[in-house]
Amino acid sequence: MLAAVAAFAALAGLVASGALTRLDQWAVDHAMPFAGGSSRPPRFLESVVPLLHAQFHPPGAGIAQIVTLPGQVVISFLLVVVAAWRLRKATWIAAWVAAVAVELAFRHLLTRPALYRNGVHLVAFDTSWPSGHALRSAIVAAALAAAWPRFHIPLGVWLAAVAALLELAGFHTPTDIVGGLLLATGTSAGRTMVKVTSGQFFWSLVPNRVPAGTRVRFDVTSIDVNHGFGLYDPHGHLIGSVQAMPGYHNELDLTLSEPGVYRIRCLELCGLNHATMENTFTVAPQ
Ligand SMILES: [Cu+2]
Repeated sequence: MLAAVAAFAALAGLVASGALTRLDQWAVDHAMPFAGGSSRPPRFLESVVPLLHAQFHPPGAGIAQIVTLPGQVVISFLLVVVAAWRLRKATWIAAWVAAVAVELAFRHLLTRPALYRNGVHLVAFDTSWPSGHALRSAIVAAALAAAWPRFHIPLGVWLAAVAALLELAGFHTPTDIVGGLLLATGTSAGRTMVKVTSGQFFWSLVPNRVPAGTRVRFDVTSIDVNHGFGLYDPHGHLIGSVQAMPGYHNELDLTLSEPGVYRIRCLELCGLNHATMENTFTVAPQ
């Protein structure tokens, strides 16, 4: 998550300084076969009302309008609310609000050097970083996948299609889209914190139970010596590990889709009763 925030900030600097303008200009010239229509930024109503003044020519632009519709401001918010309701977790809504606020701030503050099509300055791209559509689509996909884990793969395919069509239809440049996706990753929408405290010779996990499909962040520390936090799935496979160290909080991010009893074992020889240092973590079916 911190890496995504750092990458987002670095990309903002590169876009503003013009270091990536040649890449975006290349995409405008050669990789936007469905582009056309207006070169001005969307007006307020156009960004709020779905499909208001939408262009459906060429057909590829129409397809892009439809496929990216769940990433529209109002529709994406409603979809995130539905997922949050199903998961009983308002953090998804908070993540959407925070991410969109960051997006709007950067849209106002950051102006990229001009991009041109056939000699015409494309004003819309001056303030199009980062892509709100890519951002909101990524949050929608993550929220729906958490609420309905069996749709993980189709949602991933849809998100990839959104990213490609935003570019092909000329709605956004490649750096816009990468910026939007990084921001979505950086806000780490809806991760559930599990506080893990270890000591000779116990593991304490709060909470010790989450619903299937939860994106979990284990925040791991120790009250005495170094321990090794190792998480085993219901089949006994090690699926993640991180050091538990006194004075430090180390993080482990996992999406736990499979219901069952997960086991925690210590992976660091920590004293006489090291081998008995076990606990369980339950992933409940939805
Ligand atoms: Cu140990």
